Amino acid sequence: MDEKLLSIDNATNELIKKAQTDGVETIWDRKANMKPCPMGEKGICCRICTMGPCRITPKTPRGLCGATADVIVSRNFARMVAGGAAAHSDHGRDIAHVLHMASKDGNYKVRDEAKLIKLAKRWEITTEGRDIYDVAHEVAEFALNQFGKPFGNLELPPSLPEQRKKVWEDLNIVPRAIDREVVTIMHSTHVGCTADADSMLDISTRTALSDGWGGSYIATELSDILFGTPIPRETEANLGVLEENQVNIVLHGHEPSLSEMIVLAAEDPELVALAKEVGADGINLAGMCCTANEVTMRHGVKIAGNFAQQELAILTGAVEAVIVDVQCIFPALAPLADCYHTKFITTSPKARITGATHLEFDEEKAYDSAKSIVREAILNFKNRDNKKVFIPQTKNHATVGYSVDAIVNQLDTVVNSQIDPTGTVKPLADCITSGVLRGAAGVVGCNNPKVKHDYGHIELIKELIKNDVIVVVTGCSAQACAKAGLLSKDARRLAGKGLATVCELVDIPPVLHMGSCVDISRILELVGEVAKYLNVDIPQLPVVGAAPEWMSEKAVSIGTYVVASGIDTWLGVVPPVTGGPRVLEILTNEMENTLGAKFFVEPDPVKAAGQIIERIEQKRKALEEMFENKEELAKA
Ligand code: NFS
Repeated sequence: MDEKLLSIDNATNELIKKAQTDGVETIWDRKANMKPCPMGEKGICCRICTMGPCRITPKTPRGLCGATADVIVSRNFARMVAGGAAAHSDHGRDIAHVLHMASKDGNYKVRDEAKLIKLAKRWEITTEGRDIYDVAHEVAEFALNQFGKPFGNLELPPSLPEQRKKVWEDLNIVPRAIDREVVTIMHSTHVGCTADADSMLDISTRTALSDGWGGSYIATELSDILFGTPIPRETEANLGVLEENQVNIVLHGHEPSLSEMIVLAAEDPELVALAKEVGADGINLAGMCCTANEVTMRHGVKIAGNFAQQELAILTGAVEAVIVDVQCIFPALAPLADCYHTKFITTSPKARITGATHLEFDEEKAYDSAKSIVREAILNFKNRDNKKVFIPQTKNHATVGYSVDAIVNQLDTVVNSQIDPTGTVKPLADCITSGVLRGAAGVVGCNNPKVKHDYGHIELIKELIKNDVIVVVTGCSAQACAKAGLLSKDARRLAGKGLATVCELVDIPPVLHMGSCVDISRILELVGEVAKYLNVDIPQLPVVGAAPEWMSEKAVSIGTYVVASGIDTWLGVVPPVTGGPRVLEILTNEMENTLGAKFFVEPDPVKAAGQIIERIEQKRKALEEMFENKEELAKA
């Protein structure tokens, strides 16, 4: 591989070249010119009050208020967790509001009644003899109350093993209301509050848990109820999915409430006819970032690319509109879109961007609102300048949409030769305990120009599957895999013997697409159910997490709740905590004593894979010994 290339992905490299020819800049140009602040990199710059900003150096070991490096680092870390938890959870809240407005004749409907009823029963909401929408509205209200309930703790899902809950209780980190946890961080990090790294990290952990087992979990469950629980589907990925003769619309952002309506609107006969009228063959939707995951796993909408590729979509010159809602959207898209004919359309009052066309999405009139947005895109087709068009021919085939239900069903079909609606995780647990699969890894997260684009994800995952570790992916890692062909069933040939055999029998790829980043709750559910089935706590399972190219605050919250859930987590990008020795010690060492898992930082994905496999084998050994002892005890 050419070391000078910025990505392992052809389409990306070709379009970076086109950017140079076209004289426009991309994230990689800005990265080349940017000198990251060495203080910020270590987390030792404090901007919490205006006496500073204070920077910790050997000469100035304390801020003006006396805050030490550890205090500053831990507060900065906590605020990242709060930012991430807020973003994920507010997404969950929005979906709950949409469920609350769902109606039989409205734009939003209940698509998975069984899941709704199951959730209603869990929350002790009467279901018998009631209209399904009455139940839905009460479920939505119950969910909304999890954000601000004044007393008590968060309603935790049944997939959480009792042993894990006990660990949190003993550490006093069981999350309370979701908003309350975020606010607690903002309060505790205010000047003159928490000045103790240990306590600050406990507060951070509790907040992160309110995201993973709360806000994100709610986002996933309610999205499934509203838009359907994903089932395996075929799709294609990379910028080669854009079509020369069609109106290309890129859907970018996060919340399916917008993208689902755009998918419907793009099929509206009136709009399809309009597309023909303007000279196009049709309307081609392609997803980007987590919205791509949402719509591909429910509709098979093709994937244009992941986080680092958002500018490149515009650079093809073939995109009529990039429609965004919230999160992970480059402000750079606005000036870039001006260099091409692309309309950059913002839709959320939470994420307005200077220079964009703002067409606010009105959920009350969702379908009409979506139609007028799509119409804008179609009418822009005539402005396309064919001289500027270059669509790379790179794309790959992928199977996506492995919700927990889909995984359980798929395994059941093999074991019981038919789908059992009450299916359990037994077959999966058996594959792991027998050693056919050595373990499982959840590889998630973003792109970060500190890492060669997609290299961190793909190298790590290839090593893992080669060693019989089954991999589940979400977020931009999932798209990296889709583009690299790892989500195709053919990728079995890259797997070790055990994993390849399981894939063959079950008819799955070695890397399973489980959705967007809020859908990491699906991974929690799966792992929790397997632990419960084996009657162990999560840290005892040969299971790990990894975020090889992470960059966002959401990823900090995710990493923290994954570790607090008892899953060791490998980071490929160094977090801004190295300036706080105590913080570093807790995160990469002591958390193992309290929570049963910790963070590992390893920028080299091949080395990280080696460490992961070693760790998995240690866990296997301990698990096997435990089961042997249990058997002996049972015999005695
Ligand atoms: Ni996740 Fe989704 Fe991608 Fe990173 Fe952004 S899209 S929520 S934060 S960049 S994986």
